[in-house]
Amino acid sequence: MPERFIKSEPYPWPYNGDLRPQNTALIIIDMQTDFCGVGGYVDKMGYDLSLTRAPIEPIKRVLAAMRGHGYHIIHTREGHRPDLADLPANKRWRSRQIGAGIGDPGPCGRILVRGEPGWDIIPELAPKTGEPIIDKPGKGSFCATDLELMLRVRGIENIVLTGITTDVCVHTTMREANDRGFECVLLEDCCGATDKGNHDHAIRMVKMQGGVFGAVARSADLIGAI
Ligand code: C5J
Repeated sequence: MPERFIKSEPYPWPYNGDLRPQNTALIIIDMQTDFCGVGGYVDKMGYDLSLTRAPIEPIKRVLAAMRGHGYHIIHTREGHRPDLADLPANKRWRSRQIGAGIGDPGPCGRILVRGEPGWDIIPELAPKTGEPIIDKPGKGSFCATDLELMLRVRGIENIVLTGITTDVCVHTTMREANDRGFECVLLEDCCGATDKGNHDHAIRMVKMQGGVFGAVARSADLIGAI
């Protein structure tokens, strides 16, 4: 098999050039109305939705390309059970401090509660039948989920990370995956944060120490390489 790399920083990704549909997954993190839609959790907190909506179009292009070439596609959703049995009291308390109480009613239904309109993935990036959806109660996609088992069963070694927010759920997931030995790349134009500075710093952190959590690339470079 010839080696294949994506132009990325601080090294061409993946490190060993073994980039194939069979061993590589695109993970799209939390592209839910609650994080990028009018009336959702992020909107209720008063943040600028244009920042978390910016990655929608670039992710659409990457999703189409990777689907078209038969790569594994995995979606995640952050949210809690309707009885809130999996919602830590401190997480609820903090969300209420900023006026967007998790579990409380809002314009898109109960905030960050599974099954509510605001919790669903936006129609532009709707999962296709057969694409796994990981429902997670926390920020990281590996905590209290079956994601790692699913990746191992499928023989996935490389992970392409996209979604929102860069500095919270995307970063936490990248760190968790990196510690488990997965080779990760974050597509910087396919992520967004509630603060532009936090997005930029989160990208910079990945590139330290020779790529402490993996590498950073742009969507066009990934699409060009596959
Ligand atoms: C946050 C997320 N920011 N999906 N969740 O609370 O990043």
